[in-house]
Amino acid sequence: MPIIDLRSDTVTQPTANMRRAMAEAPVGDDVFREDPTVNRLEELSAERLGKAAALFVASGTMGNLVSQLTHCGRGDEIILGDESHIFYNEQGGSAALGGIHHRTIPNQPDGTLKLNDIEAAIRPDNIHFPRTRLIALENTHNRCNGGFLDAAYMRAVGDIARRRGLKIHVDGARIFNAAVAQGVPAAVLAAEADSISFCLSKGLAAPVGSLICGQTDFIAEARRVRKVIGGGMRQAGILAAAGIVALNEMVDRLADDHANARKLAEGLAAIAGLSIAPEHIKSNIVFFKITRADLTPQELAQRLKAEGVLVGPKEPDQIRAVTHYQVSAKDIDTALNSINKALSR
Ligand code: TLP
Repeated sequence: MPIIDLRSDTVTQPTANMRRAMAEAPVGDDVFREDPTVNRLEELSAERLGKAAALFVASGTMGNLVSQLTHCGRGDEIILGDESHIFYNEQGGSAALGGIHHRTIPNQPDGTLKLNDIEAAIRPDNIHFPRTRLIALENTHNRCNGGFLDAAYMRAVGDIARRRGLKIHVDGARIFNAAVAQGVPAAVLAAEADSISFCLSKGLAAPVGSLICGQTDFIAEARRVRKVIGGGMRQAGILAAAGIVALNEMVDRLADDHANARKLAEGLAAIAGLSIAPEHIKSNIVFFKITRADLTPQELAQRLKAEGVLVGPKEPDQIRAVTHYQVSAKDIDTALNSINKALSR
């Protein structure tokens, strides 16, 4: 039975061009900065994000952790959304390893933070308080329906940060989804960020890796932090080669994933027992609710699994479905049929 895997865009397999590039990549010791393929990926990434430098790291979590540890010292505070991946899904790594304090404020349904909430959360100089150092944003926003932040919003947050002497980090795991969805270069969305991390191994389909982009001195410091947490890799050009293909060949096609997500959302809206507002689906992430009291997300996911459709059940009443390179428009029709069938029992 063919499997339609909507659990995440992290499940994407490397393309034939990636495998070829990996096999042929010239490599060297990247801790000595002698891997030409890693160096090329870092240059290309910096250029795409409009920054002076970039650093290849193992994962999105490592990109966010290294960025937080580079911006902040022990006892410093980061303002971030209560639905953000950094707060929700990264084990509180910056607290565990760096003694950094997270100050959460509510994420709005579109993934933004209210500007007033950001302002109000910034600590005055007071011996009792931690020092606010960083504002962390997420673009696109995973837990907020894949919603995106636009350049005008970024400028408004940038104004606050400059006025109050703070830095901005963007968890841009899916920044190219945000860019394609808005028809703007990723660099425009990154312009206000002191650091931005993005993932190669989600919608861009590379097997491993993320990049942190920023100013040259920030990236030099981040390189030290990456090393101390054991993230210095050696002949990593094997991995970086796939990342170069990802940036050159896999960005524009993200529009197909967005169209498929919208198609899925519109189909789900017509199914009794489910609730979703398709107009809120802005990129490749689709959250929908089960409105039937007799069915949990886990039970629905089990029924769909039996039909070859994999989705991500989320407590208490939600399911997440993510479109990607390996899900076609026809697969969306098949998945909708399976969901209809599973709900008709
Ligand atoms: N997200 C994963 C899970 O962890 C939830 C997924 O399936 O979506 N930032 C954002 C916005 C992310 O969505 C993720 C991964 C990360 C960072 C972490 O990336 P990795 O998994 O490479 O450490």
